[in-house]
Amino acid sequence: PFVSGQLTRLLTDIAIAAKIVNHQVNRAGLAGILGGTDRVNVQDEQQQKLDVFADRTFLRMLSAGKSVAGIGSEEREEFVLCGNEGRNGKYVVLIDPLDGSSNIDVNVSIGTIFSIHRRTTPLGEPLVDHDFLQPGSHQVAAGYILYGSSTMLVYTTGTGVNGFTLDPAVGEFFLSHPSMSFPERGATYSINDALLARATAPTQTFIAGCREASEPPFRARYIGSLVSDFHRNLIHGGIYLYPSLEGKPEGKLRLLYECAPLAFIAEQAGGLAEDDTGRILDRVPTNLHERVPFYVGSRHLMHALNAC
Ligand code: AHM
Ligand code: MG
Repeated sequence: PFVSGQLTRLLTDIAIAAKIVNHQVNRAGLAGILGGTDRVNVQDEQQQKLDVFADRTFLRMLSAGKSVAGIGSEEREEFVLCGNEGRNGKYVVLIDPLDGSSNIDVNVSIGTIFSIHRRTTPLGEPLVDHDFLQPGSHQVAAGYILYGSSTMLVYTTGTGVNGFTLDPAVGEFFLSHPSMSFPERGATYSINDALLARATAPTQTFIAGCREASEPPFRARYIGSLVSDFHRNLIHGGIYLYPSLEGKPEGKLRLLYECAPLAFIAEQAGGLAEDDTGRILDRVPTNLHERVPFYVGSRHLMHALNAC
């Protein structure tokens, strides 16, 4: 009932921005844009030059179109209102323009994660915080771009998950992974092992169980790039954990532009995504940069974690 072509246009703009960022990521070592800037973002993390480039590229592309009213980015402290105080566009976008920053300088896969909501205030009125702070279950679309050995765009609009691979010769994304879903079985777990001693008891018990299991034997895989770790687990079957930690009960990952969009994709692909108390998609955010513990992956592994 809402179809007007604006969402299609918005997704096309994201794909174009992704191609521009992909071009820079691929030649980063040559273009003198590796390394950090002298700025820190709102999380007190040093911004990388490519972080800043990706942030500007997505923001310019999204605000130039007519469909986006406002944008929340990991790299910006406040929400950004598009033309006329956000009165015009139908959609709000939350984005992590370049996730896995610590992997940029070492030529390891990184990604972009995005989440799209319909605005809650009527068209023609200025945007307010509430337009941005919606639970993940209200998402209209969500996706990620993986700048890996090939570049992929994976997204859902709530009717399954499809993956598209960029053909660099043609400069276009082609449908390569239709109807993606977690395989029935899968035995990969992904966690930053160095944090395990500070994790809660269920996480420790679950990981101990994975290590002891022999049928099937588990593999530990952790790239430290959320998009890559999630994507591998989606294809092979597996579970990713960034748990609540002693002294840091909220974990590390951000609800609005990291966990909620991946949770939407995970559920659409037959998996589950939770924090310590329940479904990620049910959480009502209170601020743009809110953090949550994050457990996501194959259904049978999520059930096993919940039984610990
Ligand atoms: P970033 O947004 O600063 O790049 O941080 C998010 C990244 C994720 O991609 C990754 O899963 C996680 O941080 C790794 O954190 P850690 O180094 O603590 O294991
Ligand atoms: Mg991030």
